[in-house]
Amino acid sequence: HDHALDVAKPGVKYMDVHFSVCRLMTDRLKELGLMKGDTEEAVAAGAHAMFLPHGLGHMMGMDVHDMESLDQINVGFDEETRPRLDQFGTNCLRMGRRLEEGFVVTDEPGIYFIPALIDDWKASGHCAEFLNFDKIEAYKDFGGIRIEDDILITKDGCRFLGEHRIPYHPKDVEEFMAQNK
Ligand SMILES: [Mn+2]
Repeated sequence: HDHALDVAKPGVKYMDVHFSVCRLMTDRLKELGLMKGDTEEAVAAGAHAMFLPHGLGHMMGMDVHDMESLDQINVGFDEETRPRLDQFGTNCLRMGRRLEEGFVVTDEPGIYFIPALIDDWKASGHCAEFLNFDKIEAYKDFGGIRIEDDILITKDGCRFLGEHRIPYHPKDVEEFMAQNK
């Protein structure tokens, strides 16, 4: 979330914000021992999609979310930024075009541990060079987390929409839990 707010600004493709977040996530998952190998190569291969099988966000407004059946370039993409529909994860990216001042987009990275997907990729060896399946196994009962923020693209950056952010840094979550027993 913090990284997306740092990177999103007019002129930047939201697809690039998405992949920048994917690389950061891959780095952190490597620190936890769940992923391995070269970060750029892992993201190019789509290995991160084991955990984040969807896009970073989508435009906000009426009729902007599920545009797959109406041709995706009508809202979240244009001729310059057609999504790669052949790669798992990237086929669920709903917004990739260059950001413009006044755009309102969601910022909703997630991390999930999906038992069926873990079993499937483990059995087929898909992206095995980037995934530590033995460690991932231990997270099978974890479920997943996704928080959706909404951001406004401003003249030279972006800002979070709303007065209060949901706590998501560990310290803030623990503080919140302690105050709301
Ligand atoms: Mn959403």
